[in-house]
Amino acid sequence: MYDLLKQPDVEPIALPDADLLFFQPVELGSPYAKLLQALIDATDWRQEEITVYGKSYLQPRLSAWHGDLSYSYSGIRLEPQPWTATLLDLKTRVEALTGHEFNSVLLNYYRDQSDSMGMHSDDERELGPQPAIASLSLGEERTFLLKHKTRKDLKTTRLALPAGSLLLMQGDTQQYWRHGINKERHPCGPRVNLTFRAIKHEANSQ
Ligand SMILES: O=C(O)CCC(=O)C(=O)O
Ligand SMILES: [Mn+2]
Repeated sequence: MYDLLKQPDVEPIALPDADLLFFQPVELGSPYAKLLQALIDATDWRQEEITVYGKSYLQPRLSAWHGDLSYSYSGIRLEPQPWTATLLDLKTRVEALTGHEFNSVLLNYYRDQSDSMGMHSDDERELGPQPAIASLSLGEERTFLLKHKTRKDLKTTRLALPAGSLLLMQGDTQQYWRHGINKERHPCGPRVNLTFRAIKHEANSQ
């Protein structure tokens, strides 16, 4: 079997009820800054309106969904845009590193320090139980927050996600933990995060 931990740049993040592996720095075939700009320029970014507890909000960031299948969360349904050569190349690299296969990617574009993502779990039915989600970061380093859903004794964990880092969330992580990205007070340049996911075909056709 492919032994992930033999690779020099893989570090487990030890948290109870979670399975997290942090890869850094990841070889992406071109300089991170160049890739960041290419993704910003070539992506058809949307600002989605989501409904939470019956109220509508514009998400505080831009996003794009690429892949083979649609995806629903927070009251919105994202119809996929086709794979591009760049995204397919990144998917292949991320699959080789993590040993998982993916069929979709959600791109999030944090334009500056005011963009954020609220605390959530990626636990939609389409992802199946114990989903593997690989999160690749480019651009400005931002802080990834992890908070256990029920263990009040555990403090929020903060993980810096610099350009060229890859965080693999798998096992029970989504069941027991929420994660998110806060706004920052200091000025931040643009950041693009790509979360590679495997959407289950059966759930999608219902
Ligand atoms: O931007 C990040 O690092 C987190 C992205 C995320 O949690 C998501 O796309 O579900
Ligand atoms: Mn997430």
